[in-house]
Amino acid sequence: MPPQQAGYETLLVADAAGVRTITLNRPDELNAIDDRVTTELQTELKKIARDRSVRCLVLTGAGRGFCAGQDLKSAAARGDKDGGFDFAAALRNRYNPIISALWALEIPTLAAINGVAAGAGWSLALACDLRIAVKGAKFVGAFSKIGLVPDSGMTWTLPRLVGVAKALEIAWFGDAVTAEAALQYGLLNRVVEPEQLESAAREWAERLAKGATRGLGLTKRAMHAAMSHMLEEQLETEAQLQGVAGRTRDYAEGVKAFIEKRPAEFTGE
Ligand code: T3D
Repeated sequence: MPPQQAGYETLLVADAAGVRTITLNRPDELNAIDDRVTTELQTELKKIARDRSVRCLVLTGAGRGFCAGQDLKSAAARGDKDGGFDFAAALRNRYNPIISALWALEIPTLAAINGVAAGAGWSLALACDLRIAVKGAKFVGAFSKIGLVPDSGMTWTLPRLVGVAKALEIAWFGDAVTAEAALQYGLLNRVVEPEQLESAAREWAERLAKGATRGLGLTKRAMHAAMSHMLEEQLETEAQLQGVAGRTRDYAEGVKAFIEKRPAEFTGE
């Protein structure tokens, strides 16, 4: 594992070969999300958005879980279930900025799902661009079991990936979805043996980090825009974004490398 940066209580952060890895680090609680986690994730995602040396982000969890969603023990301790807690404000101020920040990052993001993902923990994985999970990982909506609505973007991402009927089945029944089923539904890109997760995630992340980062980021922007566009609007979006990509150094390098019959050396500029 690459050297970790200091400074967070609940996250481990490491850089290698243009890839920043954030590890949720509360393994005894299956990396459940408390106020420190939301604060630290927001801080780290802002840093990444400003740091051009980061060309791919990997999000993973320490221990046997990826993330069990909201920390129900700290929620119970502060009396959330007694009606005095402002859930709407908590989502607006704590969870939503994380989902928006992940979505807006113009670099590839990859969830390396090392175990169970539940509630907002699953939403976090769904807010990443690509997902690799270990065999034996499971996905639990969890919200219906405690009387809540799926949040942190899950009602947006899930129906887009699996269709409304399957999304409602998953959300209402709250039954665990196995990694194999999630792969079949299109919720995962790959399922690997547990001991292969780190290398599989690293291989994809390093390949992406060596890519033409601006072009990859603009591709992400175009695909997201397409979700709410008619064809004519999307054709115009592609024209505008290609106008930007076509002025990058990486485009010039890509064409030059093709002519010279050698692999392109992209810098992300
Ligand atoms: O505005 C707001 O703040 C609302 C936002 C809401 C967003 C949400 O995420 S709501 C959904 C919250 N999450 C859940 O309801 C999931 C609760 N956990 C579970 O259902 C199960 O633990 C799992 C399916 C995730 C895993 O099951 P299993 O059998 O593999 O593990 P376990 O034995 O249940 O849990 C292991 C430990 O982790 C255990 O601690 P212990 O007893 O060994 O000391 C358990 O209490 C702890 N843990 C698991 N989930 C949470 C948790 N601790 C705090 N918060 C949790 N969410």
